[in-house]
Amino acid sequence: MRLFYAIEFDEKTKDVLAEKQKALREKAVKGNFSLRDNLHLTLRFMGEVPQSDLPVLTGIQDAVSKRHGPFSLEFAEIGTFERGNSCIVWVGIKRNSELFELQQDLEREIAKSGFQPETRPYKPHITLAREFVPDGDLDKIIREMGLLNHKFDVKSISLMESTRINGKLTYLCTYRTDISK
Ligand code: 2AM
Repeated sequence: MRLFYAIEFDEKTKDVLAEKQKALREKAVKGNFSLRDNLHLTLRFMGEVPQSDLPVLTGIQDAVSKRHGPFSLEFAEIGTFERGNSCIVWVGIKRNSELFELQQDLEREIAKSGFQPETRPYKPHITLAREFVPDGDLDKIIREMGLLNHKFDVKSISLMESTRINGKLTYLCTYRTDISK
């Protein structure tokens, strides 16, 4: 199973992101846009994991969830990662100590359970599009898209499975827990 821990979004938050995606689509020569239902914020990518590890992963999630309470997040800037002739377009998250502590706690528990630790720093982002080729100047397009003034509440975390259903990339929630401290 290809798994990752994530924060899922409410419908309003998906609407705000999908609206920006629409504006971006109009400025694209080409782009692979994330499906609305797949929009999420990754906390930790696990990669390919045998199904037999599921109880350990849900146990980690149970333990971590009990140590954190609900908090709010705010979108920050729109940014890009260059990938050769195209780029990834993402929305950032304003610095938030509660998110950071939750992510660090999860990382610690994962490493303690014998999984390969993540060595790269955590960069919270929501991918809007991959293989994006701008129709014009990329910096100008991103600038003109403006900011996303939106705040949303985080009340739970989810273990997600990345799979294909009838050829369509789909993220299925395998296990959801309230952050309930
Ligand atoms: P991305 O949007 O930056 O690609 C499901 O694929 C989620 O896991 C996505 O949020 C994706 O981040 C992330 N992901 C996929 N492969 C990854 C990797 N090798 N390292 C870290 N995160 C990854």
